[in-house]
Amino acid sequence: MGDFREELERTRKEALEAIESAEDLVHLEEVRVRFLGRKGRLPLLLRTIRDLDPTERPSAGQLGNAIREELEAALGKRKLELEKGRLERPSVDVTLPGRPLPRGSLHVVTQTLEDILSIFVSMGYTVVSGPEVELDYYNFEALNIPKDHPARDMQDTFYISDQVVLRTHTSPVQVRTMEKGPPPVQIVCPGKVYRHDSDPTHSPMFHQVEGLVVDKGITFADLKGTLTVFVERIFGPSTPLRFRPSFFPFTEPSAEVDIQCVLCRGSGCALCGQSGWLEILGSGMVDPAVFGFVDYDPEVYSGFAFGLGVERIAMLRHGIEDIRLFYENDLRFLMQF
Ligand code: 2U9
Repeated sequence: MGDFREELERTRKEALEAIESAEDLVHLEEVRVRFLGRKGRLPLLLRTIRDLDPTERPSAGQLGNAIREELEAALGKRKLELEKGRLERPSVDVTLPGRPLPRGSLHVVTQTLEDILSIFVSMGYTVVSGPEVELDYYNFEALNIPKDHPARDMQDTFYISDQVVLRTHTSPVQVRTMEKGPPPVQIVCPGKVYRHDSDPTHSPMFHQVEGLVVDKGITFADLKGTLTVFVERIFGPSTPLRFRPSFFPFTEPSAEVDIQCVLCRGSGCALCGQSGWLEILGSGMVDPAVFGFVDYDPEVYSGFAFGLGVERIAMLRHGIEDIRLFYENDLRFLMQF
């Protein structure tokens, strides 16, 4: 019995010391398990009561239980102290500098698109958007594109159904805008367009910006002046350019705009097909037949329109040789811009 009491007292003292010196809740839990856990020192010791003389067992049991309660109370008290301390002393150093996050940037096509739009917005244009899934009527019919035109072929256009297509240009947005109200109209229409085409310079989806100006007295001189300002602002003030006669079903007369080759500066190379010139946009005076579809009187109003591919402008500005790089999400490419 003497040995038992001595051992009980030693366990009590050591447990109280360990509880008092536990510095956090994890340590305190370790102490609890070590002394009071199922295989802890106190339960193991209490199990030896059965080896004592039967007359001594009741008082030994009482003493053991009293010590268990004392230790549980000490554990509870220490736990409260540690929890309170944790609230008062935050475990993070809030004065440390934050971990820097790598800064993202706009996609090079978005940057180019924003540059293009801001030039036209500065000249008084309004930006208008419209649906990418379009009726044949708006994509072809109202733009004076005849039934047998190659652009209407299933080989070139993605058909959703007989009368519904993925728009092949953003021109339908201009038609819808004119339908909504009378001139003056001065708009640019950016967005995704879809053509059944895929090679290093053509993608089945690409971005266009088209523009339309309609009012009384608009002439080819307005077209030339506007597009000259645009080219000088997007490619630099002394970029040589030329207007070359062309044909589109929705404009008459029509002109394509070329800039001097950015690679060979006009002497001829593979990029410009030895011509010294690069085509960068199409344009023309709106065909009176188009005005007929939207109830604008072609005797009173005239207008000009233009269209350009955003990826093509980005490729020429940055020397990018394959259009597919824009859509591969390779950070080694994207982070250069
Ligand atoms: C309306 C009337 C006329 C828009 C025009 C072009 C010429 C043109 C191409 C440039 C490169 C398409 O992305 S591209 O392949 N566009 O050449 N677009 S005139 O003419 C319009 C538009 C709307 C109502």
